[in-house]
Amino acid sequence: MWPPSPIPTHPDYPSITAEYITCPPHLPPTPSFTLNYPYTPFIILSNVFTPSECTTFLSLATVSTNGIWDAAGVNTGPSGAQRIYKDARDCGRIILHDEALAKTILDRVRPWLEGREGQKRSGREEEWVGVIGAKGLNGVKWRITRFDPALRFLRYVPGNYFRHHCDENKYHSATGELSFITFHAYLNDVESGGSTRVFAESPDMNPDTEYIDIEAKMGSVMMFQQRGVRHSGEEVKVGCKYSIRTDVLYERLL
Ligand SMILES: O=C(O)CCC(=O)C(=O)O
Repeated sequence: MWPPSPIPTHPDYPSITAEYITCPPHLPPTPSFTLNYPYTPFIILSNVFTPSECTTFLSLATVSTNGIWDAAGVNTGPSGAQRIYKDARDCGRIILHDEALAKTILDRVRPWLEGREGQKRSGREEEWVGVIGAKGLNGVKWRITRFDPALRFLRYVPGNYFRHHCDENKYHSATGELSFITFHAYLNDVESGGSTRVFAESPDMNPDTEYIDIEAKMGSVMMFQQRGVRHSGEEVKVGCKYSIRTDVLYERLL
């Protein structure tokens, strides 16, 4: 059954609930402003991780590097090569390779991902064309395999940001897996700033007015298609922002 109804994760913690951003184009930025992504809801889940889980995840990352955060780069091409461009991105990053943690996280959000894979042309599967783009137009089927175990922990101190961009479909040549969905979890509340800004998709989009801001809230998660969803990490004004970012990987069935 998709979308799932509220799902409890811990007896003493609120159930996970979902919100979806969908889309007529060119609406003014009101609270109900929706984006022009006609097929895929942009999913926002609340209460996915408890405060103590968030703290544990973060300490797994910081212990792995003795507390050292590297400057995060930006992709410079399909090979996955990265460069530091402070104009585009200024924040810290720790990459933690952890298959077990990646599986724990995926299992928590799996109900919102499964049932959305497939191929074009029937019922809800039609939506999938919007997610995977032209590669999906010839009847190809895809199935979730795992989260990319290279978990990218991000740290934004005041003044840090990630300017607007779209995420890439990442190809894993060793396994043939391809990513279609971005996973992003906030590990703390930010005092001021640090929202993820999602821009309307249109050629004449006005980046000053056509967007919505998703506030960084401890334990909440965003999942959205990588193709064509323009977004940014807005500047943190007060406090620090910690998050985990990874890709949902798929294998081709047909
Ligand atoms: O930190 C954010 O809110 C956005 C991060 C982002 O866009 C990314 O990691 O691709």
